Amino acid sequence: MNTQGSDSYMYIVFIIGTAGSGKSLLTAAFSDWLQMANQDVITVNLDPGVFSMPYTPNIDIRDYIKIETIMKQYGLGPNGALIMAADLIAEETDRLEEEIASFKPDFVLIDTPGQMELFSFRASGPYMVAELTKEQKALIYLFDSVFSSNPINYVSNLFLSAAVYNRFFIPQVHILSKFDLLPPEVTNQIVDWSASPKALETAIEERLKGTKRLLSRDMMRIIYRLGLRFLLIPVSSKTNEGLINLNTALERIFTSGDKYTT
Ligand SMILES: Nc1nc2c(ncn2[C@@H]2O[C@H](COP(=O)(O)OP(=O)(O)O)[C@@H](O)[C@H]2O)c(=O)[nH]1
Ligand SMILES: [Mg+2]
Repeated sequence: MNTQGSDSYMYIVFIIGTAGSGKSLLTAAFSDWLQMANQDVITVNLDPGVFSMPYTPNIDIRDYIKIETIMKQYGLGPNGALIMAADLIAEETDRLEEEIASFKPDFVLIDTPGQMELFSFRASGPYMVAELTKEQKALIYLFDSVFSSNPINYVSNLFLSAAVYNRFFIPQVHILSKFDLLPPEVTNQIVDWSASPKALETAIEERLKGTKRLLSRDMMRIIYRLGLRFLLIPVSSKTNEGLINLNTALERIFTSGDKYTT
């Protein structure tokens, strides 16, 4: 139980991953799940370019920033407008903070732009993550399971998640998204890689050749030498499997293991 009383805390969770890794569907599924656990949760869409989404956000950046207007006003195509829109997000930080506060939520799930580099590797995303309220924050990074099922892609994703950590410096939970699409033995294997550098190194030795093998092995060793760990939690936003484990991991970050759900 949270001992501070129900309205004296707020947890902010940013959801980040490569395009199509399942950020928006996770926002939908996890907010439903948290609601069932009696959490006062709100969702925020920070993707100015999204057309249709699997949930109705409580707060929507598209109400402030319109891609069509930017295209017309600055004579940009859709890609240029998306980049500009991502940069403009930073200027909306105060407004978003006020809007979030008006809901007095316990839990805020923030769905970020489809293309993760627009949020993670430009200035506006880290600015917003640092400046948006002084409440506790964490980040969920999604490893797309279909993409991550061979060692070379898995190692690339390790590097991306390390780069994301290096940008935001807030506690990070790693999930293997869409694991319902993989046979159970493949899921177990990827989770093994995430838990044991030895298992990953064996897979690299067995399944990669030549330069790819050498490069992947050196890359993974660098990650481990840095002391970064990326234990993956398999989650499916289609079946809701794994959401309870995701919740436990966040609880551990926010309350050092105490339950915030009732
Ligand atoms: N089978 C399955 N499909 C998923 C899951 N999560 C997302 N998807 C699908 O993957 C596609 C991209 O998901 P989306 O949430 O839009 O990704 P985003 O670009 O990261 O926001 C959509 O077609 C989703 O329906 C999942 O857990 N299981
Ligand atoms: Mg999305």
